[in-house]
Amino acid sequence: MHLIDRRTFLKISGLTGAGIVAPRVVFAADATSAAADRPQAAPWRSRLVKFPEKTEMILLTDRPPQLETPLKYFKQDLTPNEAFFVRWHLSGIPTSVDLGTFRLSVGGHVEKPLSLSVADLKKNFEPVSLVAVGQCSGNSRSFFQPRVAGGQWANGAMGCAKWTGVRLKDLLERAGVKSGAVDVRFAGLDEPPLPDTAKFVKSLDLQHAADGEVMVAYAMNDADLPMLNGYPLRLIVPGWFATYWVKSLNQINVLPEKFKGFWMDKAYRIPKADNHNESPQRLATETIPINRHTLRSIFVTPPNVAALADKPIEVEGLAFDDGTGVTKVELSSDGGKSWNETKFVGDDMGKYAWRRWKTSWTPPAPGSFTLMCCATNKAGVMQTTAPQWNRSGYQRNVIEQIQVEVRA
Ligand SMILES: Nc1nc2c(c(=O)[nH]1)N[C@H]1C(S)=C(S)[C@@H](COP(=O)(O)O)O[C@H]1N2
Ligand SMILES: [Mo]
Repeated sequence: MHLIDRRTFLKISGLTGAGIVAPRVVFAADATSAAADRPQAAPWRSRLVKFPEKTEMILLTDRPPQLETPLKYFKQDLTPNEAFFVRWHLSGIPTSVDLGTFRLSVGGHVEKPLSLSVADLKKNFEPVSLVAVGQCSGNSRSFFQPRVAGGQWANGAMGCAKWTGVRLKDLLERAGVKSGAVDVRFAGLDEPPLPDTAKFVKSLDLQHAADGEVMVAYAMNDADLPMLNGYPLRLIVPGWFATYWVKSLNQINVLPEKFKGFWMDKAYRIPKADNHNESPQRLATETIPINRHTLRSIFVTPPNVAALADKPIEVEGLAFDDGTGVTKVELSSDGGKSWNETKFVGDDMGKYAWRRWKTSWTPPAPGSFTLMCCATNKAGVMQTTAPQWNRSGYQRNVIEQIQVEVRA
């Protein structure tokens, strides 16, 4: 029943330009230059769109859909399915899936290739659940200076959800991985628009794939995955950037050699240097595939706030890392000279979830104030204000700031 509703819904509404709301902000002559300085205030960001099964989201591109989560949804522990960001690379995305014929294949360098329906997965394997942050490698890309090409995300290309499915390890064991296996590659139902475009295929090394945490999920926050977030199955790679979280997953292949392919060898790479930085004048010559999340904290309080002197304001945000564990988030109102620890709020949902934080700050006097937030984790890693740049605008995690204008 549900499936039929979904199919009909997708057919009726169509995917491109569905229900685009007229812009609420008219471009002013100087709006674009202002937007370059403050990407979060870019006029086009107020143009919200509603795609099938999703709520009103910030539109980056509509073909393929790239939809950003408005900041207000980060005031809760779990990101609702309808508000979870959307990112596809190729325009040939699935808009309906028939569970009667859909099969996930597990093949390649294995003893016994499998062909599994979603019902098989639910019935014949132990279900596991895990809360994890999915974050696009290019989340916050629009804040890089100099600006870089690619989706101009602010901080909303991420979300935190409860994923339920089966361990990839269990699937691999059932198929019987042959000795000499090296990598596992993953592909979904989406197809390239042109024969020369590379299909979206990603890989993990076998050890990682079989670590017992990597999961093939059939549920998101206890419901079916929205079509745009990978219905009916997606890979979950906890603590790793979401580029590996292959959506509408239908092919798992065990390989006896290292996987080679565009989306691993050419795209989604970061400079090999220790801090993964490079400069526009001197691009790194050696790169590696992007991998684990870096530690970061963001403000969920908007980037520009008005306040009154001596009247406390609530400031909130969230923080996460690759599963090492955030231990504290501190706030500075004096440009980083002194820091005050904030309070964690909401639930501790496990090491791959984010932790929300809150504090109250009392402006001492009228004027312009900058607030900064900084996370520390169990490994003693701390965020910094050191300049961060790479050509792809990946894994931004510098200390963030918001402005508070205080009146008497
Ligand atoms: N099949 C498929 N899976 C994919 C992608 C894709 O283009 N095709 N994009 C990846 C990238 S780069 C990201 S950031 C996440 C986005 O997941 P979401 O749309 O559920 O937020 O999906 C990943 N999985
Ligand atoms: Mo991404």
